[in-house]
This record gives sequence, structure tokens and C-alpha cells, in this order.
Amino acid sequence: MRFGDGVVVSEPAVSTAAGKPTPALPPGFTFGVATSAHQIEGACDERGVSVWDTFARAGGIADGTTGDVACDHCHRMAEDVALLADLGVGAYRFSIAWPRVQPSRSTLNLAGCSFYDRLVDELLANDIAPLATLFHWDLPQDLQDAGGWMRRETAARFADYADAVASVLGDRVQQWITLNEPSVHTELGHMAGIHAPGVNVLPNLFPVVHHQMLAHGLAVAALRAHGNVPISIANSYGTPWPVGPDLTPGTASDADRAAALTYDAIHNRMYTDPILLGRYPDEAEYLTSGTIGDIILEGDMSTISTPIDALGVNYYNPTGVAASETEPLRYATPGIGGEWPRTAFDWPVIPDGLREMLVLLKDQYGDRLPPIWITENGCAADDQPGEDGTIRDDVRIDYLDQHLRAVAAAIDAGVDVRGYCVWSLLDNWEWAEGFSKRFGLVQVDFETQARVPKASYRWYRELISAAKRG
Ligand code: IFM
Repeated sequence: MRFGDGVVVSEPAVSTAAGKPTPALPPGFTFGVATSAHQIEGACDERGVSVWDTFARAGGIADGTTGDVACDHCHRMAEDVALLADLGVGAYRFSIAWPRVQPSRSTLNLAGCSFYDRLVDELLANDIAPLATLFHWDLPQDLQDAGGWMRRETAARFADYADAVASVLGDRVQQWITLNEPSVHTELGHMAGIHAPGVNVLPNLFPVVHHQMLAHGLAVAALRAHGNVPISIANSYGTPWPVGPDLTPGTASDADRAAALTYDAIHNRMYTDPILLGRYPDEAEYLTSGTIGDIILEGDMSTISTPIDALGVNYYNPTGVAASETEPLRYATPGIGGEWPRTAFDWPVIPDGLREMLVLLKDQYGDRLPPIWITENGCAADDQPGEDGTIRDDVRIDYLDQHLRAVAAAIDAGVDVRGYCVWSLLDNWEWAEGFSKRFGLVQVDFETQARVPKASYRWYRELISAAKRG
């Protein structure tokens, strides 16, 4: 098999999961992969400037790189869709770069729209369902300059953008995902300052939360005006694990257990309760110097809680939570100790945390919980080429295999999970880490842009094919 600039890959590759039975997922379950625009597209001079361009150019990235070229996907889209087709996925979750569609307030970039138009057609021609995320953190810089998510007007602008995208793609996209991980965008971008836009607005964080939620709700209405395409949001869910002095649940105190509930409210429920229950958790008051009632205007909660068709769950690992009297949010996240395998990000590999999180969501929301899609799950690994040139990423295969088993266990426990997207198709530009962390089923040589499918790609392809055979 040949992809990219002259790389020939021998098959099949050995994997530690080879020979294990396929995780028992129900007939009709969809296997997919996910990417995001800023992390793969490149072609930065063919779009407007986003907050991530500004943040990277100001030196905010560990390896000093930018997302200017990334995987050059905009110029290699057909090759990348060929990889998807060969993989056999039923769905591809990608994101649309807002500054590529609307480089400035009054303009619609027809070339940018045409790129997504061609991508969607290419996917459909290969029987791959296009799942389009509208916002994966790359806010147009002019909107940031006007106040970004601190400003209510940004939510209205997002609805305009959603309307523009739906007018081009609404007849073919098969699921809309309004926002990706608003919690992470809030916490890392507007509090820790390690993601774009790189600010700390504490103690007044609540406008950032609420205006993203309002943007979601306004976008649902804008998208529905173009037809009955299922709509969801992809939230980051960290299973709340109280941890004590040795960073394990075994030494957690009552205070640590209470802190874990606070974390669950602030990181998980803050972006789920308003949509599914029509109210914020009480802990929302921790995020404002005034009261949240000053920021929520009449009608906002009913806009935000317009029913959606699916809930996207992005899961990587549980979050260890300890009590803290000094942290602004009243809890600390010191990590999880113990003998867990670790990814190249040093994240503990705890597949059962995914089952636990899915069951927790079912317990919390009951009949209000729509069907779930795992919109992201994957691992960064230090992939090494074997002597025959194949990339033996057995660590990734084990990670994915075990997490798919956790999904199957959650379904057995009564949670309605419809699909699973591996993060990610390609090694890509991993935000503040630049090119140093590789999540792909396909290795990318960032010098030549050659794509080399890894052992995990072949393992996933075999799993999908076995599922199709029944
Ligand atoms: O790469 C990111 C993605 O953009 C959002 N979810 C987590 C991934 C891994 O860090």
C-alpha cells in the first residue's frame, strides 16, 4: 500500500490485540475517526487569522511551531479521504475552521466553503458519513479582539456562521456538532492561559461559559432552519476520581470526595446540565464575581436547552481530584497515582473510567440523556518504526481495544452508545505541544507530508471489517 511521497508499507503488521475477539458492539454501531481543522488543515494564507495563529506566533507552543502547515490536509484532502475509505470507517468527524468560512465579519470566503463542499462530497462518494464540528477552538482573531467569548455578541456571530455553513453543507452533513470541549476552551484558554487566547479572566469566568452555551443554543436553531440533521455537542468528560495524598482513591478523604463532586459540576455538568436540564449547577456561582443571574438574560436557558439529538463524549482518562483551599475553583487536579500504564502525555490508561463515566451520565440525566457518540478517544504514543518500516504502535492498539470493550460494557449496562471516533486519523499539531505528541492511526512525516499507516490503522481496519461481516 502506498500513501504520500513514496512510502510503501508492508502488511499485515503484528499487534498485541491480534487474536483477541472483537469487542462486542451492537449491529449498526458506527466506527469512525476524528480530526480538527486547525490541527491538520494548514493553508493558513487561504483563511483568516484565528486566536491559535496569534497564540502560536507569540511563542505559546512547546516546540515553537505553528499550525500554519500542519498536515497540509487542505491540499491533500483526496489522499486523506482515500485513507479513510481504505480504513472502512462509517463516519468521519472533522471540524470547520470558522476563519476559513468567515475571514472577517462581513465576508464569506467562497474558496473556503468550496473546500468543505468538496470534502463532504468526497466522503459521501466513499460511503462515509460526514460529522461536522462547527467550533474546535479556532475563534477568528477579530472576534477575540472585540472581546471573544467574554462578549455576548460572539454567540450571535456564531449563529450567523452556523447559518452560513448550513446553507452550503446542510443538505449533506449527517450530524452537526456545535462546539468541541467548551470546558477545555474555558479552563485552558481563559483561566490557565496555556491554550489560545491565553488569558486568565478569573474571577469572571462565567461569561465565557455562558456565551459558549448560548452560541450552542442559537446555532441549534440556525442549523434546524436548514433541515432535520441530527445535532450534538462534543464535551470533554473526566470521570471524577477523588484522590488522597498518594494520588489514589484509596487515601481520599471526605473533603476530597466533596472536591470531586465540585469538579464534576464545574468541568462536566457545567456544559451538560444547561443543555439537558435547562439550568446551571449551583457551582456556576464560583465562576463569577457577581451573580450568574446578571449574565443570563431572559430566554437564554430555553434557547440553550433546545433538545439535541445526540451527546458527544470525548474521553481520555479519569481526573484525580483533591480538596484545595487555595485553588480558585476549590479543588486541585494533582493527577492519578498507581500502577497504570501511561500514554506519551503521561495520562493514565484507565479504560474502565470510560464505562464509569457513561454510566454516571445515564444516572445523572436518565431519560433526558440522548444517544451518545464517543466523539474522541485515543492515545499519544512514542511510535517506533520496526525493521520492516511498519510502525508498531501496540500501545495504541491496546488502548483502543480496551476502550472499545469499555464502551461495550457501558452498552451492556444500559447506556445507548451509537458510535465511536478514534482520536485521531493523522498525527497532527497537538495545540500547546506542537508536533511532539502523536495521536494518529497514520504517521505523518511533517517534513515530506508522507502518510504512513501504523499497525493500529490495520488493526482498526480489521476490526471494522470483522464488525461488517458480523
Ligand atoms: O487534540 C486534542 C483535541 O483537539 C481535543 N481533545 C483532546 C485531544 C488530545 O489532546
